[in-house]
Amino acid sequence: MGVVNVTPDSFSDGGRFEDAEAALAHAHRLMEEGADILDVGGESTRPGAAPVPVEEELRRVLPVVRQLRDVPVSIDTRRAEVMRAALDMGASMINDVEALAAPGATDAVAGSGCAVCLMHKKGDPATMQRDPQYDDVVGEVFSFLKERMSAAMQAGIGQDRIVLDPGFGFGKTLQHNMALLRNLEHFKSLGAPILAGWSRKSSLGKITGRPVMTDAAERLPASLAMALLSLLHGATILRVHDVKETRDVVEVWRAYAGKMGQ
Ligand code: HH2
Repeated sequence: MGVVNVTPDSFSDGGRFEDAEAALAHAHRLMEEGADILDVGGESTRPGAAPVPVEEELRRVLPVVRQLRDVPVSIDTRRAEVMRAALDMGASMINDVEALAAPGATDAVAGSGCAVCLMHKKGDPATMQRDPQYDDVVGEVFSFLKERMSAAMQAGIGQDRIVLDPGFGFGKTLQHNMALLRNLEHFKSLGAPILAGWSRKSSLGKITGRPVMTDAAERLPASLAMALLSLLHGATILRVHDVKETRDVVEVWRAYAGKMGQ
């Protein structure tokens, strides 16, 4: 899953693809590099990010979604209005960092045939990285995803349309993120594919001893290492900024796992 951020303030590529033309050019490049899904977002959810008015989010994402063809388009949003408008325009997946908590979000998804990614997040982007606490991070995230999945299914969203994501970096310390990664396989028992989003995240800067990112490429090696670890721990979808490089990781993993040619 290649990331297309149509935002001025995303943490690693904010402002680079802010207008529709630049975002489309980037999307086409990611497709050529081998993305199977494009995830288009019009609101940053990085720690400290301020919410964007819904009209502005629509203005950013719809011209991009409208023009993307020949690739499944996911829309990274928490708002029902944006979900509906993007689905009407041909999007085939909703990626919701709030796991359909917003008013009308479940109905917007249930009323269409789209896929949906339900992600765990603790707190709001504005404050979520201020000392997040868990007694048992794996148990808590597991129960949350189980509950949101069953709510979605009760609303008529078939299990085969659901993807789950523990939400690396969303109200979690490095230790929390690592515990979730080590236990990723456990989440598969919920009966849905797992999406992992480690690409360029700040935990990687903590691990490598360079917490401040001066250049996105600086976090690429660590992101690729996390892509491989995520695959080895059972992830099916990798949400990444660097598609070309991650493709190579996927091929290495396929060769290792005996899945070549699949
Ligand atoms: N991470 C980000 C955004 N959306 N969605 C899912 N399902 N999982 C993730 O880990 C995830 C996500 C944050 O990355 P990015 O889009 O690059 O940054 P920003 O939120 O600043 O636009």
